[in-house]
Amino acid sequence: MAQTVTERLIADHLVGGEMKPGSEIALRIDQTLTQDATGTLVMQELEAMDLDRARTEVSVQYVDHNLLQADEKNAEDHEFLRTACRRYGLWFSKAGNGVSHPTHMQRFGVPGKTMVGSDSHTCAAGSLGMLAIGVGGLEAAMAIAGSPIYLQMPEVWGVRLTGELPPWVSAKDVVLEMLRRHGVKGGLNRIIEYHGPGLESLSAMDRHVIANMGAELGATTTVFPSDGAVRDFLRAEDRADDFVEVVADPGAQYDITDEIDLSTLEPLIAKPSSPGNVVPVREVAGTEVGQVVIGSSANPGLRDFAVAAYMVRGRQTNDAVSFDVNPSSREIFADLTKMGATFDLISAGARIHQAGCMGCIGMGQAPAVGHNSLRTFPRNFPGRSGTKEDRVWLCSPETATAAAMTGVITDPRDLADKLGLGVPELKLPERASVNTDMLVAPPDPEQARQEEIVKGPNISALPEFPPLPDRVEAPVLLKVGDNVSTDEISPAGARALPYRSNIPMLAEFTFDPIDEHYPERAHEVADTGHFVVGGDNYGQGSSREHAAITPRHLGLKAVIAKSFARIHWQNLANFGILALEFTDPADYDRIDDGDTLLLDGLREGLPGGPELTLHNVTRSEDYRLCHRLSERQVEAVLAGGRIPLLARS
Ligand code: MIC
Repeated sequence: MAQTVTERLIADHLVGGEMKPGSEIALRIDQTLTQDATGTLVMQELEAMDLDRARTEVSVQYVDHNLLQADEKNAEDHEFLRTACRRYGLWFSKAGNGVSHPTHMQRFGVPGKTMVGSDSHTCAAGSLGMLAIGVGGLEAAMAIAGSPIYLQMPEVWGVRLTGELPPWVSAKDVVLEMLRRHGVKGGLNRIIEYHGPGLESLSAMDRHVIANMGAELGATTTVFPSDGAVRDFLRAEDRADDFVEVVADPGAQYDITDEIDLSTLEPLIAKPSSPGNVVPVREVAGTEVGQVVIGSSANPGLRDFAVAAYMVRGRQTNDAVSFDVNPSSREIFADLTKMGATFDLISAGARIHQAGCMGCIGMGQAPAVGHNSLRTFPRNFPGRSGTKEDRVWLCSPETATAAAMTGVITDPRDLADKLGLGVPELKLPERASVNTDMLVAPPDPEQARQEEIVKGPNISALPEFPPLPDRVEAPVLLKVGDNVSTDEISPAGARALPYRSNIPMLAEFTFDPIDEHYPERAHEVADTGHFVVGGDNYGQGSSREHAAITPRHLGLKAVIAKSFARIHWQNLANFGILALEFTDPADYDRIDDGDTLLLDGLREGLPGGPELTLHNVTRSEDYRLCHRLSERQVEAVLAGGRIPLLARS
């Protein structure tokens, strides 16, 4: 049967299950990617598994998220990661070498391979014809240890691209168009596969931009074919030998189909505070702007910075705007510098930062309250920037730079009239400034066994959770609405992120952007534990398993929601929290904050089938709930999570 690229990648790595949408499949994993903010737990999980050496073809640990080093914690985490990489046989990408996703694409990504990463934007590697999936840290640790990953076989959503992007419209506008059409839940249980003649004009890095923000659509991942554009990219990176063609068979059929004529697109922008709030830039033109930031894994390519440099060459940015540039990798920074683009940016007033994620997760660059910040980032969830009442917008580098110069949101197509600025003509180098010196290879196995892992005092032990009780009678401590992100459950940012390796400390920030008294109230009911009630798409966004571990540490027993985002749902199961869905979503309205709920007979009920009854003690009512847990997951939840289960075996 004719196969899509997705089906070919899955079939080549299938080690269990059937490729029928909805059924559980197991996939062999070739590569893993971890980053510092999630990686410290991954390393502790490898320790708990007593792993001798990574069993993947390539596993790379990046340091890109937490680079502020406001005190010793950050540096100590990096040293822990460096030494753990030496012990377990992982590559280590030093702080300053770059954001994991573009750096991985430049140095390690190989068409046709599978990868999981403890970062939701791992899907960006789909730009090279890889099947790359963002997962929680424990899944990544299991993959490093050689286990397959388990997931529900998604539907394949074929998006046919035709035409060519008009001037001033770029790859970011393509994925913003997808978000405009389908919203932040549009990709749930789907893999997006782009195909069609429109691909010809999109470089591998343009495809990275589109694949990266497939995470914002809630998709399992995004896949592009590996074709001439990938060949050119790998050649420019001195890796021509890694090229493998991976294309769909003629006549391959998609489960769902969609089409975008690139030539009809216009500059788009996501308004505060969701990547799904997309409107044409023209609709909001004239809005005052206080900050513009260019960078992140969502617009990481050389052209994304070069276009900004071209636009500001010989001009000054607006007095009221802070224009920040976060190069995405050291290699790209080097190329920008050789091209003279860094000079153009600095001369125009840009603040150039080190290569890393920086303000994308609120590590610095927090905007002023009430001031609009335009960013080329992937996410603008409330408070993620580090400012509680922030106003963050997401757009292309062209739209962002236009605002940096005019001080107001400006459709870049109007710059000819406003500033006499012509359409950018970029001359990019054919060969990248390849420099692998900040990538530290693992020592040989003999040497690795002698390595000592260095752990600073901020690295707490992995928490130990007891088995799930048979009966939970406890209050609802928090009721939230739709699309609550993991940024709201366990915030990142300069205050909280330094505690990613210290669960008791990090727990005190749980739900801080929504209700800063949640930890206090959770401590008060520590004896019974508690419930959280959620709307649709609960836990969208990042892969951080901390958003399961910290509420669990505070006594969370179950989340009852209308529906869950994929990665968070899996993280809840991994750490022994019940993720239950209302059979009738209208029952959501029947539960109030403070109600006492009862789940009884769990130890027999859970393995017995997907249905459970929830009793509302306060109102004397029953509701039907269902869980979507596999047998393996039920076993883990009953044991208190996958770590106690692993310890037992
Ligand atoms: C994000 O973009 O939300 C993050 C920060 O990269 C997260 C990972 C984390 O929370 O450490 C992600 O995408 O998974």
